[in-house]
Amino acid sequence: MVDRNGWGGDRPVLTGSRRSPPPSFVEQANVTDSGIYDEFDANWPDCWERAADLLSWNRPYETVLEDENAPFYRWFTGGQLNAAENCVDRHLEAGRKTHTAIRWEGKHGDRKTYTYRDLYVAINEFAAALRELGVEEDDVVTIYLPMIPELPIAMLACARIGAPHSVVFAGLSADALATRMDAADSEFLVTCDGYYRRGDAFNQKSKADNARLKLAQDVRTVVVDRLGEDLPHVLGDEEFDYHGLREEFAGETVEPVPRDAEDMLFLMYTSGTTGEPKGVVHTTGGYLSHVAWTSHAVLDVKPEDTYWCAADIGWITGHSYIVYGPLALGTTTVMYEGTPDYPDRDRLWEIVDRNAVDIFYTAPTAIRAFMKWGEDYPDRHDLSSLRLLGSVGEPISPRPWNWYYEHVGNGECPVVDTWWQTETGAVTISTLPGIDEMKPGAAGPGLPGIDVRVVDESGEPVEPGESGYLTIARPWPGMVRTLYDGDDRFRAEYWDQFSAPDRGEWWYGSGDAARIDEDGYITVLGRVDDVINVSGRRLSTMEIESAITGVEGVAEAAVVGRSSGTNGTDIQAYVSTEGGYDDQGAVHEAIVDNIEAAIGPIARPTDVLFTPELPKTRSGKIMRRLLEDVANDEELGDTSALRNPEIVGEIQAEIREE
Ligand code: 6R9
Repeated sequence: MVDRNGWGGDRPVLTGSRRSPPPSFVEQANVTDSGIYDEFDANWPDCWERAADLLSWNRPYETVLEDENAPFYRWFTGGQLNAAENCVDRHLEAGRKTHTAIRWEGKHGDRKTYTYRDLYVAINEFAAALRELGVEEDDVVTIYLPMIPELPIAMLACARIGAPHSVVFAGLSADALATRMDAADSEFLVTCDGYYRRGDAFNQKSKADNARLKLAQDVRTVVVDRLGEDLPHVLGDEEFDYHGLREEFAGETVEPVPRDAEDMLFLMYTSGTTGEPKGVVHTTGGYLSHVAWTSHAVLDVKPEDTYWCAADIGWITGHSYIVYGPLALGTTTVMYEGTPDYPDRDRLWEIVDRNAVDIFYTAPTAIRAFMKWGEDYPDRHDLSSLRLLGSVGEPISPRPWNWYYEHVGNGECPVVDTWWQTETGAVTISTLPGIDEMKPGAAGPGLPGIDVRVVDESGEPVEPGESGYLTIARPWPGMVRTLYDGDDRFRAEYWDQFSAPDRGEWWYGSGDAARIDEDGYITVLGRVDDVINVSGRRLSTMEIESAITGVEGVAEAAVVGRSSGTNGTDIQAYVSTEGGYDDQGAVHEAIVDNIEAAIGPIARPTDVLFTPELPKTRSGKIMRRLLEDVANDEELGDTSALRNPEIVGEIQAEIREE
């Protein structure tokens, strides 16, 4: 087969052996009818009523999809609903007041349980307080909180009064907070004194103060006292104590404001390929329908489950699958404040065991760490309550996939590898766990109603086995509606490249490269720019990395290009190994063999550098761009957004030694 794009369509697909969904799972799954794909196709876009039907509407919608002004699509127009009412009030009315909504697991072993009734009280009181502080419908409220219960409470309080929230990940800097508040003209901030990081009290308030100094607008700020005596703080002008406000408004209720389906529910800033972060706008009706539907159909969430998505609410995964999706379905959602290795590397399994968690959803970066630490940690605990496992955020190659399947799932839980983005709002590519065969290394087909196409540069679909650009050829309810900074940027970022407006075709460009197989399963190869050009041959970093992580003993790998005189570009690989694999020479040899077998000698790395860890963003994605700067001995950009900035210096030192 001709490899038109240079991502290597003529090479063997690096997927492992197929697996069927375990019968014990299928028996009880929410969605088991394989006719659902055809049904959605035949009945599109009305098929999406199935998602909207999972919600309670104050006023029924009139039109499922309005597409006259594409790519500015409108879903469920004419309908009105309130997201907080859907996530909380209606479960009380259904007689489930004492059911646990949030099970919070604190870093130091402290725990809190919020029933749906407790959550209702907290949200109402805080909504009343926000109103009193002057928050009106459509005002953007910025929330800068770590993983404490006040974070979802603040989000839902905003939703209740129709004020879009903009959550900024607590680990981002004062500058990042200021940029986002400035871009959104946000005059309200909810933050805290600080939080614990690896046992130390870490000051959040001073970052918030610094951000406020940079802003032209006045900002009214609510401060949650998280650390008490451990970090005393003083409230200044226009600053209010969260707990004081709750007491002042104790027992108050606020009627949920009916919002038009297309009214903004929240803004989420995500980094663009260039400069300024993009303010992704999500709406109330379409977003909530899509997250509820995928929580039901993909994650198989049931109200009686204890469900745990081990992400941070500061990113889209936490918005959709810790807060809105699971709460809309009335389940128990676990919220974890700490890290997987504190106090020990079995911390997550201890939480699964103690809470009898049914569904566990995490990122490949965590799964690779578990694999690196070894199976003794999960083996110490009873994980038999688990029914389904999920992965999101990066490609997961077959080895970690199989490790997760076997050592966490005991071979009895389907693994859903879910591809989606801040912009898609909710899962768009995944197997349906009660129906589809799984192929480790491939996420799966587009979900029913999601028209995924892999195309070449001119927008023509590529043949099965080939790779190209990952696009979506029809709109979907959870999609980004526009960018807060402007409609023009929205078109330019996502629509201009693959759409043919004269033919009425609007194709969403995801920015990812992918391969599609004969069954329509998608293997995501990474961002489009994660491509190295070696001697005129374009190689996907992900593909080389997948060959490296296929080697026994390798935990993680990152591959970057380094300018060189001869080839133009050399390949440099950074590798971390699992415990017990100390013979780097042997691992190195196996890596080279595997790359040559999977791709060819052209992809052989010039250097393989062993490092205890790879630099990661705070959301867990490997920072290849930074490694590229290191490899090319270029000045490093800002490393403050890294989870582990110290590792970069260690890698630099190692390179200099060589
Ligand atoms: C949900 C989330 C989006 C980017 C996306 C892609 C990568 C996410 C993936 C995956 C391969 C998966 N990505 N899920 N790659 N397989 N299952 O992570 O949103 O933070 O916006 O990142 O993450 O590159 O384009 P976001």
